[in-house]
Amino acid sequence: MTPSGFQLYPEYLNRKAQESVLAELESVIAEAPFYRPTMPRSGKPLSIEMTNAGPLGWYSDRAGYRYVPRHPLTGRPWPSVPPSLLRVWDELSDYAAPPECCLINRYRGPRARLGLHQDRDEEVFDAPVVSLSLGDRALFRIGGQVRRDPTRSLTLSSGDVLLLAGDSRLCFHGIDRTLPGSSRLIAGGGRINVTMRRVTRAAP
Ligand code: MD3
Ligand code: FE
Repeated sequence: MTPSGFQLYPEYLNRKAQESVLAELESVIAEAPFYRPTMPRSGKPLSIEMTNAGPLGWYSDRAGYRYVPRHPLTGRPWPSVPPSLLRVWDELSDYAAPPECCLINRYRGPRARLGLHQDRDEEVFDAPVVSLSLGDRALFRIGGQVRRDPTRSLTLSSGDVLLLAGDSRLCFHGIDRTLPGSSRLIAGGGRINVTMRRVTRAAP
């Protein structure tokens, strides 16, 4: 059962467009380096690294998950969301305000994964989430709004965009694993996923 509002756009960005996004992301990463978040309470490090662009960045440490306006290590505000990504948001989101958070996840090596979870740290869920995959392919799993609901798996490839609107916005989802060596987009290999979201209610 595919939840309503879930839409996959295979190779929404061609190779050249993927390279432009990646180049813009390199500048973001130079200003806001990747860090490895830790799990609330346990303090266990995640297997993926993260950074953000936009007014608010998603962050996790022993104290919990939250959105913060500054990079946890540099103390600087997050860089702006790259124009090429804002364009994708404008084309697909059907939402009147720009994204506030562009979360950048980096998967490297055969063990990088993201367990089944819901994205519910935002104040509002009326806006969709727009996600872009770059680099190595990944096995993505999506279920329903209850953890025990059945799940289905699909492969996400470089340039694919996922739109999570409506009922799918609160579905459980995760990345079981990536397929190292399946793409040559990123020098040194690996996978980068960017998700754009609203965190607060847009001014009327
Ligand atoms: C379905 N990222 O950052 S992207 C995340 O590939 C996250 O790094 C994964 O889950 C990644 O929170 C999956 C696809 C995705 C993103 C957000 C969703 C699917 C979603 C929100 C609700 C439902
Ligand atoms: Fe998520």
